[in-house]
Amino acid sequence: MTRTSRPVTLSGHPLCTFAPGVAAALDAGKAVVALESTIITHGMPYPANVETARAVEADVRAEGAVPATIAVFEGRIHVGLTDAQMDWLGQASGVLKLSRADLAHAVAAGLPGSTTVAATMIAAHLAGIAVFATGGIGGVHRHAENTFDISADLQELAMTPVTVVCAGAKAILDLPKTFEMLETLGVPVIGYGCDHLPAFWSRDSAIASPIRLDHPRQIADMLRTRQALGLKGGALVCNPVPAENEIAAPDIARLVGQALADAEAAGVSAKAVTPYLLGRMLDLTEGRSLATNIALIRNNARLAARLALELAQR
Ligand code: PSU
Ligand code: MN
Repeated sequence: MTRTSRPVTLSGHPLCTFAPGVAAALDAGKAVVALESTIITHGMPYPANVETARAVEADVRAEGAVPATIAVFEGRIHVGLTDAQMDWLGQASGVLKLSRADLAHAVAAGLPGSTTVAATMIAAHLAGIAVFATGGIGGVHRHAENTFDISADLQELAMTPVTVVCAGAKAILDLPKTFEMLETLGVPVIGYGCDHLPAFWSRDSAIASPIRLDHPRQIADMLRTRQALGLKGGALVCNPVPAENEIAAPDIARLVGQALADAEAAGVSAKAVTPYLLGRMLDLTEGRSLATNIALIRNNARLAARLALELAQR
């Protein structure tokens, strides 16, 4: 049933280039997990970014699924990257951070770009990939009532039928407003094995999980039922970071306050806000936030692979 969202041309969208292993897996109806590339270009420093991107792909493979990291090069959306492309992305400067608004521009102009959650969902759907693992989604920024800064990731979840596995929304955001907005947009938000939604670096946001499910099979059943009901759009699975890797919520709250004050003092706005805040958190935690970020995305990749396998079974 998940295959109905696939384009008729098997792994053959005219603007997509598929890595050979990804094309073969899609044509055979095997489990594939999409992965984003903004985390490589704007989310982590080199060389941890490239090492993590490779580790995440290996985690997906170890579970028995095929990873497909997505980015834009030379006028095409690449679904599955070569080693050379991954290395280049990890060190290049000036790579565009692409969302729904600018994906087509980068492709048309032949500019290199990394894909955010929103753009990766669009590309995954074009490619016929139903499951996507990331670290944390974008959301409603604090003081959005003044700045109107709300990530396009939320709108994309409402529109595009891809299930995103994350560790919650980043704690630099206004989490209650972010989850209110997802509810308004009709996006199912699943706490995986947790009564409270996770908050990226920490396991507990104190916000109740709208839906709690404890096994990938239950998530797959819910997704199939949703499709049978004709409900459009994506879903969000929130998977808490492993306990041994979490940074306690009070520590995070203090440091986020500092990072936000620094962003305001530096006059950072628009697309630069999320990368700036993540960079400040890295400094303020003296690298601990990076270790946590790596642990949580690998944890999400494993769960996404298990979900993709469940979905591929029928
Ligand atoms: N999570 C991370 N690092 C990141 C991001 C998320 O740990 O770099 C990226 C994702 O690509 C997400 C984007 O889609 O930040 C959100 O940016 P914005 O708030 O500008 O929409
Ligand atoms: Mn924004």
